[in-house]
Amino acid sequence: MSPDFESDIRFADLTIEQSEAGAVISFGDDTLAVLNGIQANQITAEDFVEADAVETPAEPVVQPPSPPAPEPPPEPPVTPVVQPPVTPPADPVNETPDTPVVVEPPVSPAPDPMPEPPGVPVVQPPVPVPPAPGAGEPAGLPSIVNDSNQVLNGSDGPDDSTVNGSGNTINAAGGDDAVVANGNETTLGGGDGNDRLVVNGSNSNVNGGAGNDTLTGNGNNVLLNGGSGDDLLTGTGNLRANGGDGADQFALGSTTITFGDPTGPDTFITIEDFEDGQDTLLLGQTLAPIDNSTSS
Ligand SMILES: [Ca+2]
Ligand SMILES: [Ca+2]
Repeated sequence: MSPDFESDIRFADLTIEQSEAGAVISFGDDTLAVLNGIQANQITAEDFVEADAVETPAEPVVQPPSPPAPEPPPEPPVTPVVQPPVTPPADPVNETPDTPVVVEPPVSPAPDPMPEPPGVPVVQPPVPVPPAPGAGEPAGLPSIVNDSNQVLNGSDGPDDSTVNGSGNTINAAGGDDAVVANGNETTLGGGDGNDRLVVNGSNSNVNGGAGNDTLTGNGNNVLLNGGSGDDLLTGTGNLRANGGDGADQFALGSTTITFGDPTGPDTFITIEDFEDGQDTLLLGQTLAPIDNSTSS
């Protein structure tokens, strides 16, 4: 029994075969996925999730009324932590050397200055005032970066940034970040938080880190590491995907993914750590593009 999905991909459209590396799932000429270490006969319809089922909130599950839980034992009183008194630092001693008293000689009145001949007034160039460190420079990633071969560090808060350039290492750090990196040889890390990370470029790494991240790689030789949390890994091109801990989803069906060039390369994705029964293959997913143009 193969249920049909409401998207443009149906389970019956998929071809599942066995290879030495694992199960091979193909969808037309667009997508070829290899699930390392998974036997083809392990793959069932239950391993697939239709995209609409993910994007639509599930019906709330009505729990039967459960008997009241026994009263928990009262918490022991918390012993307040006594802070040791803080000794104020001693006042610095102002060692001012005694200034010898200089007796000023009486000042004779200066002669009247000659009137200045009219001329071109000398204009002093304004002395530039260096900005105070950190002033006016928001912490974290700028909304637009047009540099290559940089190490760019985000803040602990949300960073929304588009980075145009190759060879960059981008650490978005904490917070729920949305970063699009357009360039080859990019290493993009989301750090903690639920991040949305896109690399449009080859020979690149995308690391979600902790949190429920959405990782997209469009290019060849792109490695996606979801890290801990329930991550969604997708993209076009030649990809390797590691979901890491958590219940991860691997989106198949490049023709429905709007990132990057819709006429771009066919997708060959190697899923290196598919956990049957926990991870799922997502069909018909369409991700809204990240728009950083309105971010402040
Ligand atoms: Ca983050
Ligand atoms: Ca993650």
